[in-house]
Amino acid sequence: MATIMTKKIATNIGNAVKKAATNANPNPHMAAASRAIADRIPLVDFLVEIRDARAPSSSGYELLRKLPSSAARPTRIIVMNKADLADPSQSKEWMSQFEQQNCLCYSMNSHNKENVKQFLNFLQAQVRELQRADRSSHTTTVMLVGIPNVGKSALASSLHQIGRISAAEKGKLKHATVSPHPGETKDISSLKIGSHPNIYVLDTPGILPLKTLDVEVCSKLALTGAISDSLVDVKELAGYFLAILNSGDKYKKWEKLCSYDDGKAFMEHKAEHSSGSELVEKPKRQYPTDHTQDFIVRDVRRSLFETISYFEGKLEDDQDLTKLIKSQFIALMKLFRIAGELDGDGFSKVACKLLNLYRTGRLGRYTLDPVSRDTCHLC
Ligand SMILES: Nc1nc2c(ncn2[C@@H]2O[C@H](COP(=O)(O)OP(=O)(O)OP(=O)(O)O)[C@@H](O)[C@H]2O)c(=O)[nH]1
Ligand SMILES: [Mg+2]
Repeated sequence: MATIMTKKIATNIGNAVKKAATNANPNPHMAAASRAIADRIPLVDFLVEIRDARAPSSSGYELLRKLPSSAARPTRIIVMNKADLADPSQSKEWMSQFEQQNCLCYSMNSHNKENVKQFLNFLQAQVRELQRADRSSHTTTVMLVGIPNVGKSALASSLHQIGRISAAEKGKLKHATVSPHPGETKDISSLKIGSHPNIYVLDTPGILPLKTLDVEVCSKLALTGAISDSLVDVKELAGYFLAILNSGDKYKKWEKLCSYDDGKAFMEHKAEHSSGSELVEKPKRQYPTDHTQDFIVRDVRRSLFETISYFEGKLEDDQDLTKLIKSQFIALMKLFRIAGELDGDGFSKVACKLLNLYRTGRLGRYTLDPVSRDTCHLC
């Protein structure tokens, strides 16, 4: 449920990104990389567009839409990467939406060896089919393109590693630079991922024309990490995540993280404030079932659960939601033992930690783009 407040925060973030992008000097690397990628597209056999499964529509690659329709077009495959961070049921719906539009698409996690092996098999089958059709056995080139930070280099490296092992290739293993920060890859690089027939994958720099993007798209991409945090106020970005968390129901599964004593206090509070019609059961002693070893993560989840559950305001009310978000920042500041000003550097430090937890999937799996039946031109 996207509340009006969530939309307002998203609009503020999107406008700030666009303003910063307009005031910044043009990025010569990005312009040169766009030209180099556009020049190569007609020369490759497969174009794999990597998208972020958390934002399947917002993370689309604009550069492809701008290509002249006369340009030779390689076979296009859409990969929804980082599927481990997206809501699984929404990913399923998105996949069927892509399939309905006759897109060749694939959903995966580039950190998962089995997923990468299966994707490599899928690619090899596509290559064999192409070669049967044009009766050749030339070297095949697969170019990975996409906006920054969607996992192009991670996938290129994993494909290279696995492809080399299965082809018993000798020689030095190459690595594409993988980083949590966007814009890390500066040049196109080539990595071998198969022999007989030879297959090469081209890793490319991420391209994102911020000035032409829709404001809401900008805010979603800032949250996923495709846009540098230096262009936004991290407090506002973390507030955006909290607004999404608070207006959904994913936090409810963290109730089991309340220890017996905390759980008892929580249930007593609930009993005190309930209308009296609900039967309040004594909480059973419960333990986390996801075996998380990370106690900080568990404490953050519990703190967020408690702040939302104890909250008595209306989440649909702008001022109430703002109050709740502020109380969550304060609770997390205590939890992380961060000193500093409220609303100032103390909150900024909390925001960075919270964004890191969200972006690594430790605060749940969220899909930011709702599946809409009338989303056209997905591919
Ligand atoms: N959870 C998860 N993280 C991923 C996945 N793929 C990549 N990452 C992480 O996402 C971040 C960005 O990965 P990169 O491979 O550097 O992304 P990129 O698209 O090459 O980025 P640029 O070079 O900036 O365009 C890194 O921290 C990766 O470890 C995935 O499938 N799941
Ligand atoms: Mg890269």
